[in-house]
Amino acid sequence: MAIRRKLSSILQVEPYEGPSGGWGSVRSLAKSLTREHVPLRGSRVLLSQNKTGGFMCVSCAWAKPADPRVFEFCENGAKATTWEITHKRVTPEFFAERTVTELESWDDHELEAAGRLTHPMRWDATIDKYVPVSWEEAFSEIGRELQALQPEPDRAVFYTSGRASLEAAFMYGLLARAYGTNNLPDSSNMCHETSSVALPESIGVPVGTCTLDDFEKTDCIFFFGQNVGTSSPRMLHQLQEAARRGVPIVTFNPLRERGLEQFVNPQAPGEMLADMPTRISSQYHQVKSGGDTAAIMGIAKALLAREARADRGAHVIDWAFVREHTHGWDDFTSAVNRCEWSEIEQRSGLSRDALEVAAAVYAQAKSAMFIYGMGLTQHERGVETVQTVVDLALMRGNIGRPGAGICPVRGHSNVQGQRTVGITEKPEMVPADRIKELFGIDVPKGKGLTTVEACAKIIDGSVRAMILLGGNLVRSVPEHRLVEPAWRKLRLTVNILTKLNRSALVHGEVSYILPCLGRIEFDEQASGRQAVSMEDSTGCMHGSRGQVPAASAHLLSEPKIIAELAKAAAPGRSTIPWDDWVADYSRIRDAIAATYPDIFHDFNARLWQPGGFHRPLGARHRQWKTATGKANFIVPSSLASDPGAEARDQDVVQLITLRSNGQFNTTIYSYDDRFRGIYGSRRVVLMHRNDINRLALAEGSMVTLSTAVDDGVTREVQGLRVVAYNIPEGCAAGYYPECNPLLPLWHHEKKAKTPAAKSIPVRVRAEGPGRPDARSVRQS
Ligand SMILES: Nc1nc2c(c(=O)[nH]1)N[C@H]1C(S)=C(S)[C@@H](COP(=O)(O)OP(=O)(O)OC[C@H]3O[C@@H](n4cnc5c(=O)[nH]c(N)nc54)[C@H](O)[C@@H]3O)O[C@H]1N2
Ligand SMILES: Nc1nc2c(c(=O)[nH]1)N[C@H]1C(S)=C(S)[C@@H](COP(=O)(O)OP(=O)(O)OC[C@H]3O[C@@H](n4cnc5c(=O)[nH]c(N)nc54)[C@H](O)[C@@H]3O)O[C@H]1N2
Ligand SMILES: [Mo]
Repeated sequence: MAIRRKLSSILQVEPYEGPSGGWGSVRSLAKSLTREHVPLRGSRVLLSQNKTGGFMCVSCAWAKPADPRVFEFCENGAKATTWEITHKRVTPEFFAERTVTELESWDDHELEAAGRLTHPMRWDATIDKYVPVSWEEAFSEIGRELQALQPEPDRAVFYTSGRASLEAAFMYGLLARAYGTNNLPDSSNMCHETSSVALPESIGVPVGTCTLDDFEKTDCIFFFGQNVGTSSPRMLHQLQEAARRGVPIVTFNPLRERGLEQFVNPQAPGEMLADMPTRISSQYHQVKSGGDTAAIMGIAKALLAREARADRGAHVIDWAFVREHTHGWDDFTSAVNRCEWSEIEQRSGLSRDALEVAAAVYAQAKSAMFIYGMGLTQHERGVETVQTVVDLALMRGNIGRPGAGICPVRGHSNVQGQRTVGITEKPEMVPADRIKELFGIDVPKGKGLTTVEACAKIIDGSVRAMILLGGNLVRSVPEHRLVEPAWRKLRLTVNILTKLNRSALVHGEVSYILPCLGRIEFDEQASGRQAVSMEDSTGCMHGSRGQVPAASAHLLSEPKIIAELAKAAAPGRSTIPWDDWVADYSRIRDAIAATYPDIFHDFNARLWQPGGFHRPLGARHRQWKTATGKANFIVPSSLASDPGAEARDQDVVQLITLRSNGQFNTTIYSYDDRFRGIYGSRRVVLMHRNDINRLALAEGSMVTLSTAVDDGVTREVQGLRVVAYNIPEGCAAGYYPECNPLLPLWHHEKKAKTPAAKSIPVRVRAEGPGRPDARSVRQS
């Protein structure tokens, strides 16, 4: 039996020994329905979640099956739904009672928990309050401000969080380009941009190659750095089915995440009553943060050793595939042979024996899938790590056949789709000729800014306007202590949001909150009720219809807001009939189909196909659109995923920033993280007992973390409680976004610029007694 440890007046710790899913999940769902006051309506709406003709979940991007379960949603998807259809409201009266400075003392949870925004608002400097404004006035002033930046349109940045639909994202890209800039950073820039850079070089596609069918046919699953029980719980159904078929699941993660250990399907009555969990991972390797490249090279080394011992006819390497389909084998195997086991063990924190056992399972599997998440992408050399995973797949021909492939698990529900329809800072990624011909827009030639680059230009003062289509960038980006004060010096900030967040409070001289409809709401336009669409993690497109009345009569849809901004900010700069598009979204889909016919031909006709329709991907059929015309083995330049940030000094630990089970990115549903057994506070740092002792700390000590780099900037987070945790020595973990002030802006993936949020070198220092605990960061 686990013992509950009380570490402060608010923080309690009790190792969670239950499975993911199960009764814990049912109880947690019941709680969130009650909290948002949506018991009955909420549960009816939930039945249409992720179903053809229903709405696509606003939480994660995991695939939606053609033959859905009765409840095709998970605990966290249900939380996201109830959070959006809550009965709580943030009205003009709410803002009249509070100055913005006052609201700044609220934490992330309190701000969003206040409810849905109801009216467009403008900040009034004389009283430091947001006051109501008409939509017409808002659009015309924002238009004037943006036009005033001409002829230097690159001083404006158009950010998208990955939730906007294909229709909204497509229009937003056209708006920015008609205005004159490729400054279209998005949440991918902090997330799977690493995959978008790595995979095209390796296999000629920017996205994963797996579909749901592959789970039914696979013989082995490798799982790196993704917390399935929290971040994409619906995938547990596929993993459970595979595990029951005896498919080995080989997991690499510094933390023993519950969802990767055990699962009880909360929708299977028999399983619930018997309380019989399915074991998910058959091998669990607690790799050190940033140790995956070393671990994979170790497995590759063990495979080559097996091949050398193999009898004729019992080859471990798929020679036919390697010869016909790949390039770079000799260089790759020489690099593998050069790796020393001692270095592999030291970098990965795993033993040679353990890696040989992983290789043995792989060598016996006919088909293997490789699934991964932020644990691989958010490192300095994440691109190389992802490419090394692909190398491992290529050794045994595991791309382009059933049951095999690469499966990056995407984050936001349409983050992958936004890229597909033109949200990118790279002009070469969009069909400029077609955009000119169809819409009369000259796609600017210059490269736009990524999220990290946009922050740098906000800090140096050259960016003057930030338009956010969703998201909470002030919280989700690195380097809060430099970004926040610089953000306040912007001329214009526009937040298109459903809920109040800190990005609307840290504002520019001219600042607007434009409240929009959520995806779960009816979207009424001139031709009737509209639907939208999105692309899931497996490259599959789905339609989505609203299910409940709008939170307020004053909300506009994202397409409508974007159209009005385009008319006000870039008048006469395109031939797009913006109003016609808004009147009937099927016209936007026709325009998407005309722009990207290979992917979206007959878009409207195919929109409601059960299970959606897949985009064509060459790599699925072993057609390689790479520079060599083959799938490329690529040699990593280092065995460390973070060579620059490795802890060199005994006092330094590598901090991993994590999501809890009670949050969706910067949206904090609660202060509890059930699966990690942490209750009441997010202000914690998880450490190995030996590190706690070595650094002369104790469990429950209040500590300050400071970043161990020497660049003249002080980066600190104070008031965290030490929690003893099962994590490799030398690593520590804390929550995102509370720990983001510790992440230097320049500490990012070298090629992709994804912030290296999974390995921040930090020092841990005990604070004197006497300071009271706070639940979340009183944001400084
Ligand atoms: N409920 C919920 N669902 C979400 C989100 C959410 O916040 N809440 N966010 C959405 C978004 S935008 C995204 S991108 C995804 C994120 O989903 P995930 O990819 O699961 O992201 P994280 O939770 O940040 O961390 C992933 C895992 O990586 C492990 N890890 C850390 N460092 C390393 C390492 O060096 N190597 C290895 N092998 N593992 C490592 C951590 O222990 C953790 O289990 O989820 C999406 N879904
Ligand atoms: N240290 C650290 N930092 C990280 C990460 C990490 O693991 N560690 N993860 C990174 C990752 S993977 C990501 S994706 C980013 C996420 O970064 P962001 O893009 O900033 O995303 P969210 O926090 O999901 O944005 C939440 C806000 O979106 C608004 N919103 C919700 N629904 C809608 C809608 O339908 N329309 C509109 N217009 N607005 C809506 C709400 O007002 C809400 O406050 O953070 C990154 N930052
Ligand atoms: Mo993400």
